[in-house]
Amino acid sequence: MGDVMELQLRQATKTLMEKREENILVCTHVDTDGITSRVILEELFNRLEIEGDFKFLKQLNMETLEDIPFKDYNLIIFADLGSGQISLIGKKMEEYNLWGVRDHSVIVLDHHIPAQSKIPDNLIHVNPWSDNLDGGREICGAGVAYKFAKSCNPSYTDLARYAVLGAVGDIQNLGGSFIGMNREILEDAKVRGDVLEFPDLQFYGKHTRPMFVSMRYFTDVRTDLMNNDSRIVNFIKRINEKYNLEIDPREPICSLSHGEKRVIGSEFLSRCNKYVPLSWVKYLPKVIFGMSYEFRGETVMTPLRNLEEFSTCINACSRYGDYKTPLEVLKGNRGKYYNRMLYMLNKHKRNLFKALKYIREEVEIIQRDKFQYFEIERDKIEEGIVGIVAGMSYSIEDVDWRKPIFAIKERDKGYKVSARCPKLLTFAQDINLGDVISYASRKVGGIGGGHKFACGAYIPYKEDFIDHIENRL
Ligand SMILES: [Mn+2]
Repeated sequence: MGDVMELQLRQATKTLMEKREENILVCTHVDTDGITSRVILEELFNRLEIEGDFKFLKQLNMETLEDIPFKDYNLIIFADLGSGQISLIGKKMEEYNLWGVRDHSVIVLDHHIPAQSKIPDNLIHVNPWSDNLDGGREICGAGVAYKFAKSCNPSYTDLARYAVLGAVGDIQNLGGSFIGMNREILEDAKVRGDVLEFPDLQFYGKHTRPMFVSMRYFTDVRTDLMNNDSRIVNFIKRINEKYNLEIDPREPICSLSHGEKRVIGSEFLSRCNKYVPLSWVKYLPKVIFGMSYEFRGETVMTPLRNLEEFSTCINACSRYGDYKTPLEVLKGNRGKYYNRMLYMLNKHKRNLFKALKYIREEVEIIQRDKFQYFEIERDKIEEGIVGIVAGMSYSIEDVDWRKPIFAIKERDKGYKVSARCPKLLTFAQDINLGDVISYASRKVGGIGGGHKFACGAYIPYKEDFIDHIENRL
């Protein structure tokens, strides 16, 4: 951790302790990282016997900021959001005559790139970028919340597991493993025995899908195995013969031994070699091999064991507006909440399947020089899953897997845009889609941003937007 962030954390901790008996509100984001931030802060409050009101915020902007009763609270904490809107928060405080008024403090615990602005000293901004540390890779919102909890009491390392899940949710292990502060947080969780880390294959669904299904949907490199079960089964059969193994493609990847995984991985790698430009070959291992993270306390072969799959379970609820279910499951309340989560997960999968079928059969993929895009009709595909669907669209033949893809969906006012880019492309061409979409949406009076490989925007109109994307890429 850098010096500035350390200082910010100390100030934040001191402020919480000073205001522990007063009115406190905690606002968090609604994705996996936001919900895990919330769990950490709720748990912290419980242990410190602090009462607080908690609120989920889908977005922090002028309007939602308007709804927050600043004057009613002596302390407001924002987690996994707030840095991008730090000047807006400052302006609001000024508007309510709270600028510099210590009786009404605000703490922002975030990892998004901060907007540059002068802020009052009763607004404490904790953010890794203050030390020039990459908040996109080194720590997530839940990680900052965890650091805050640990700064309140160093023994609270059992909360580290939530921060690791938050980081997986934000795909901060993009290169295959964690770096920077995420590494330290992971160490805390490992020392506690809460999280397991081990080398693995980078196929999705290691505990819940037969391995041939995991391989069927692998889209980071397009080979002749994609969407072709009989070729995959053959591929495994040949490996079995060559290495004298008895791998059953109907078993999930988690049932493979380390040696079997290595063999499948290296055979798959040489298969992929034939399908990528020569200059991309060196990045192949990074998309095929990587670390797996698992909750040791969860049962194997359930959707909660692997952190990537756990994050999908959270999305299966939160993307449709249900934040309560994942929150309760995370806190350990299973039973009806777990059942509801499984029900939502099933529905989510069916929705994705339906959406993909719609894109395959009814939507035209429009090719531009450096990217491609498609448009979604108003009543098709829920807004919350447009980004996920854009990512999955790489399993469609018409989609060029060597270019980023933009999905544009009409909404009441304007459009929602989601963009995705295959991992291999981010490594090989150093594309930053988040920058691109932020630039293009600003040009048309919209707002957008996100990660290098996954981002989104809201824009009033789409025509020039497409050109701005073209120019910037
Ligand atoms: Mn986040």
